[in-house]
This record gives sequence, C-alpha cells and structure tokens, in this order.
Amino acid sequence: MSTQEYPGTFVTLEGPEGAGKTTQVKLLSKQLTKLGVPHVVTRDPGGTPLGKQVRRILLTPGINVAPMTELLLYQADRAQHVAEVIKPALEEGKLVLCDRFIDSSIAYQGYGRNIDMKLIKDLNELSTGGLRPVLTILFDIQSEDGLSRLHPGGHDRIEREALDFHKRVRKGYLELAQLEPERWRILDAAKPLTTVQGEFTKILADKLGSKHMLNAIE
Ligand code: T5A
Repeated sequence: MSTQEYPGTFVTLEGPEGAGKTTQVKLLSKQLTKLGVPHVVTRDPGGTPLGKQVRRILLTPGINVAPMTELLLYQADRAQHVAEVIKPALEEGKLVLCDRFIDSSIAYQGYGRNIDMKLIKDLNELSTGGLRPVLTILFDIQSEDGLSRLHPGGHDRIEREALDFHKRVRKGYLELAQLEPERWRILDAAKPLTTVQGEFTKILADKLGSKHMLNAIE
C-alpha cells in the first residue's frame, strides 16, 4: 500500500554512514513543531520498544551475526515499527519522517552483504505490508567523508565494516535513486550544515507543496 492511500505522508531519509540525516531531521522537526505541524520523527531500526532491543543486538560490536540473521532482524524491527508507529501516524494524517527504511536493507544487506535482491524485496514487502514512502531523500556523501565525521572509537558493528562494504552501500543507493527517480531526490550531504538544511526543506516543499505546511518552513 502506498502512502497516497493514507491521509498522512510518509517520507524516508537514506544515506551512507555519517551523512547527517539524523542532524537534519532533528532541525526540521523543531521548525515543524514551531509551525504546529503534526508530525512524527522515527527511525529504523529502533522506532519501538521492541525495536530498541533489536537495534542493540544488531549494532553491538563483537556479536557474531550471520548475514541472513541480520536481514531478518532488520525486517522484524520494521514489521513492528510499521504496525506500532508508522501506520497509525499515517492514519491520523501526520507527516512521518523516518530515518532509514526499506532501501537501507537493499543498500546494506543487498549491495553490502550480497544477499539476493529479490529475497530482500520480498521480505521488505512482507514486513511493511507493501507500505512505501512517497518521497525518499538520499543524503549522499563519499564513504570516506561520512565515516570521518563519526566519533573515533565509538563505531557500531556496521560502521566498523571495511571501506569496500561502505562503498558498495553508497553505489547501491545511487543505483536505487536512478531506478526510481520519481520517488528519490539526491542531496549533496558533503556541503555545510546550513546549506544541506536549505536544500532539504526545498526538496520537501517542491515535492509536497503546502501539504503539512512544508512550504512555510524557512
Ligand atoms: N541498517 C539499517 C542496515 O544495515 N539495514 C537496514 O535495513 C537498516 C534500517 C543503523 C545502522 O543499521 C544499518 C545502517 C546503519 O549502519 P544508525 O545509528 O541508525 O544505525 O545509523 P545512521 O542512520 O547512519 O545514523 P547516524 O546518526 O550515525 O548517521 P547520520 O544520521 O547520517 O549522521 P548524523 O546526523 O548523526 O551526523 C554525523 C556527524 O556528522 C556531523 C554531525 O554533527 C555528527 O557529528 N554533521 C556534519 N558535519 C559537517 N557538515 C555537515 N553538513 C554535517 N551534518 C552532520
């Protein structure tokens, strides 16, 4: 089911490590709150109490997680997240801004881990009941530059993967965006924070117009 069938609007943010999605969505949320726009900021994995526990398992360094186990844990988190947070908010007419979603599984477990793409897409379909974002913004940055923004020594299990893995993830995102240009917008996340902030709000206003007062954000 696409978000067009709900009164709310579903937007996802994607990108390689350290691209600045979390920073930007927090800034945007402050502006939306000031304007009184009903919205939900959430993240995949970890958007529910169950998901927080799954997230800990997935990201703790030193735990041995086989690629298929990893894929299934992300999908289990997602099924709960859609049922408990995303669908109810969309039914209430809210703007839902989700930090990572189905495309992270394709980029990380597909391009990164080389798991069969069709299997991942089928599992994405199963865990979301077919729910798809109306807009996905790719915060694009060279892998080295994104990784260099992260706190030294504080890297989680995925961030600690080899540079080649992260490069495959980035390449994957760029391919996904090319395959579905009507849904994706690419943003140069290497630019200074305020420049990225301006481009982010412009993309939202251009694509979604006055819905959720997105054209009123400065
Ligand atoms: N994953 C996830 C999968 O493998 N499969 C899946 O299906 C899903 C859903 C999630 C991990 O799980 C993987 C992907 C991830 O590896 P996470 O902690 O949620 O883990 O990972 P991220 O989404 O990557 O979250 P981060 O918060 O680490 O990265 P962000 O959101 O891209 O970056 P942000 O905003 O935290 O910024 C990073 C640093 O850069 C600075 C910030 O101040 C911060 O210090 N910064 C800038 N610096 C300079 N210029 C700018 N423009 C800047 N913008 C931010």
